[in-house]
Amino acid sequence: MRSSLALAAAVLSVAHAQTRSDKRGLVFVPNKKSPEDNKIWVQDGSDLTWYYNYDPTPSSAFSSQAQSDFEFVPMLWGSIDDTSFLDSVNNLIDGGRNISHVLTFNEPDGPTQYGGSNIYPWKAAQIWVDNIIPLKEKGIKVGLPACTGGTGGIPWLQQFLGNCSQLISTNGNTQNCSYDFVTLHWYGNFEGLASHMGEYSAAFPNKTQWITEYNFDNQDLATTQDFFNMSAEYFDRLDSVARYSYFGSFRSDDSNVGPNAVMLNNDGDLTDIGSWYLGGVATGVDPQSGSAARSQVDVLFAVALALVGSLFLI
Ligand SMILES: *[C@@H]1O[C@H](CO)[C@@H](O)[C@H](O)[C@H]1NC(C)=O
Ligand SMILES: *[C@@H]1O[C@H](CO)[C@@H](O)[C@H](O)[C@H]1NC(C)=O
Ligand SMILES: *[C@@H]1O[C@H](CO)[C@@H](O)[C@H](O)[C@H]1NC(C)=O
Ligand SMILES: *[C@@H]1O[C@H](CO)[C@@H](O)[C@H](O)[C@H]1NC(C)=O
Ligand SMILES: *[C@H]1O[C@@H](CO)[C@H](O)[C@@H](O)[C@@H]1NC(C)=O
Repeated sequence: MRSSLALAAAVLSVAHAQTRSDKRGLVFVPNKKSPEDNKIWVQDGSDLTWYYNYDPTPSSAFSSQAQSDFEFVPMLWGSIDDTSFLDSVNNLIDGGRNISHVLTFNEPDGPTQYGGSNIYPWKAAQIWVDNIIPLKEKGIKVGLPACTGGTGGIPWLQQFLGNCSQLISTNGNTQNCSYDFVTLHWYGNFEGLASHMGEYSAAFPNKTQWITEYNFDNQDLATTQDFFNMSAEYFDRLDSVARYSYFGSFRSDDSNVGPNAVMLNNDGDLTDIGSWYLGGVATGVDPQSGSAARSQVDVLFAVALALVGSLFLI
C-alpha cells in the first residue's frame, strides 16, 4: 500500500516535472551588477524562444544567439519625433536579421515614475503612422500598444485607434489602423488576469494576445507559485494566447514586484519558478536566499583567517 502510493507519487511527479511551451519568452534588461545572469536564459534546454528588452535593438549579451533560436522582438518604447524606430528595424533587417514582430509603447497610459511612457493617444497615433505602418506594409506583425493592467488601458487604446484612423482616413474613405496582436500587462491574482484578458478579447475581438508582463506581485511564496502555475497552464491551453513573458528575470534584492516573484535568488541561482519557466524541475532555491555581496566578504574573511593561521604555523 505504502510502496504503491509512493510509486504513484513518483509517477505523478515525473508527469508534472516539466511543462514546456514555445510561447514562452523573456522580458529582460541586462543588469550591470550581475552580468553572469545573462547566460542563464539561453542555457542548453531553455524553453525560451524569444525576448524583448524595451529597446529597438538586441541586447549585446545575446548577440551570439541566432534570431531563429531566440527571436529578438524590437520595441518602440515611448515618444519619438522622427522615424528612428522604423530606421532601426530596417537596419536590423538589412543586416540580415529576420525581424518578424514588433512591440509598441510600454504602458503609454501609465506615469513615468512607474515605468510608463505616459503619452497622449493622438501623439502615439502619429508615431504609429510614421514608424509602424511602413513595417506592417512589409509584412511584419505589429502589436497594439502595451497598456498597464489598469482600467484606463482600453479607453486609451480606443482613443488611439480613433486618432490613428483620423490620421489615415481621407474624405469619404474611412481607414482603420490595423494590428496583428493585442499586448497585455497584468499584476494581480489569477482571477483578475483571466477577467482582464476577457475584457481585452471583447474590446479587440479576433486577435491573438501576448501577455508581455505579468506577475502576482508582493505575495508569499506559495501564493506566487500557485499563480505562476495557473497562469502558465492557462496561457498554454488557450489558442488565443500566442506568447507570454513572466516579469521576474532578476534577483530578489533587485525586484520591484516583491521578493518572491523572481526567477533568481540573490546568488543568481534559478528559483523553482525560474526553473519551471525554462522547462526544468524545481530547484528548491528560496528566492530570498543567497547574497553575492556577503559571500565575497565571507571569502575575504576565510582568506584572512587562513593567512593568520599560516603565520602561527611558521
Ligand atoms: C508547478 O508546476 C510544476 C511543473 O509542472 C510542478 O512541478 C509544481 O509542483 C507546481 N507547483 C505548484 C505550487 O503547484
Ligand atoms: C522569419 O521568421 C518568421 C517567424 O519566426 C518565420 O516564419 C520565417 O520563416 C522566417 N523567415 C526566414 C527567411 O527565415
Ligand atoms: C473601423 O473601426 C470602427 C470602430 O471599431 C468600425 O466601426 C468600422 O467599421 C471600421 N471601419 C473599417 C473601414 O474597417
Ligand atoms: C472573427 O473571425 C471569424 C473567422 O475569421 C469571422 O467569421 C468573424 O466575423 C470575426 N468576428 C469579428 C467580430 O471580427
Ligand atoms: C483623439 O484625439 C484627441 C485630440 O485631438 C481628440 O480630442 C479625441 O476626440 C480623439 N479621439 C478619437 C477617438 O478620435
